Amino acid sequence: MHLYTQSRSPNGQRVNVFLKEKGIEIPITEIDLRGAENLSEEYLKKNPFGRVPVLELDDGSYLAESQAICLFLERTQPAPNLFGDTADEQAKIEMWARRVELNLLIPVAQAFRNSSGFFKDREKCVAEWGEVSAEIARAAAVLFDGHLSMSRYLMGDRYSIPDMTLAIVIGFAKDVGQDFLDLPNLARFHREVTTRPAFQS
Ligand SMILES: N[C@@H](CCC(=O)N[C@@H](CS)C(=O)NCC(=O)O)C(=O)O
Repeated sequence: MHLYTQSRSPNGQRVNVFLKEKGIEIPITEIDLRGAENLSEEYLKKNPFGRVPVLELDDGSYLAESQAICLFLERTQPAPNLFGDTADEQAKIEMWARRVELNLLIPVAQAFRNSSGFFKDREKCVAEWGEVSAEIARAAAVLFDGHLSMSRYLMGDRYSIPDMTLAIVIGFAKDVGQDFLDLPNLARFHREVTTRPAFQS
């Protein structure tokens, strides 16, 4: 296996932290996003959508999408279990994974991209959409905060993959000026999750 990624990007962090949770070490090539290496002809052969991360499998095929890469790693090395055991647990973990990704990660990324113009050399940036996305993200953060007022992790006391994603998104959001750490339960959750060994560099 070989990972092509940008380790500081939120989706890059998702796979890097997951690999550490599993204790799996694989060679990594850092892709220069600012320099648009992810849009080069060579990289687009690995992922025509031009995004990181991408995992090259041992048969030479390529797997993109952070959640799909983590699922592959989970099946390759089942312990510790981060995707759930029973049908009920697996489906609820999937529910939280989709909630985090669709309701928080994507709006945070849209707010960042459209407000900062970080990728204005390659996409149309609409400042107003950036503002609306920030509002959508904030509303979702409040919902997560409410849930975490009653629950240690998203799935009660059971740590699972969407917890990892949520903590990474909260950290990224803070770095790009969308601070949700004034929400006390999200702040407590973020502190607890990011002290896990897998989060240390
Ligand atoms: N849904 C994809 C999203 C991947 C993604 O958007 N990656 C960002 C970094 S966090 C990227 O490659 N951005 C480069 C660009 O947009 O040009 C996943 O989960 O892997």
